[in-house]
Amino acid sequence: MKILKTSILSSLLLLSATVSAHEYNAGSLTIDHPWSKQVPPSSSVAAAFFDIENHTNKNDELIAASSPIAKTTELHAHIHQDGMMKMREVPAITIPANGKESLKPGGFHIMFFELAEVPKLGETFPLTLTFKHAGEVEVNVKVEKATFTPNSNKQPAMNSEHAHH
Ligand SMILES: [Cu+2]
Repeated sequence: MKILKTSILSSLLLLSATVSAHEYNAGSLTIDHPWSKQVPPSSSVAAAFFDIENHTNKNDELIAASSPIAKTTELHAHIHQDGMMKMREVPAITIPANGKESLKPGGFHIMFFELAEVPKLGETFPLTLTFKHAGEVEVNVKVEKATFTPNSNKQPAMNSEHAHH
């Protein structure tokens, strides 16, 4: 009985891995589909986005990020100020205990300055994330079209078929 249960669980895990394309683990954190919005070849900046799930009873914090593609990598937030959307650097992004934080356009994001190499559509590039408790993890960031919308929330099983087309 125990064996049966395990094999059901592993096929479920396999299924969810197929649906969400690529995800990474740092301790008990899951980083889901890191992606970057395609920028013009002349751009000196780029940004990266992903969801982070915290499967522990303790808050964690993303405290640093770095990538070989850029001279400087910062953690950013978007804020409304004087009726304008502005970005500013933040010292940390909290991932609540048993919760989730999303880095997405218009919200928290990873910002790359002074690009050594402008990432091209369809390519991936490495990004190292440092968490206060979970430590360091390297993920691969996929370059997507500017119109890309990540299927970030786990969809009901019946929707998973659409991902295969
Ligand atoms: Cu920014």
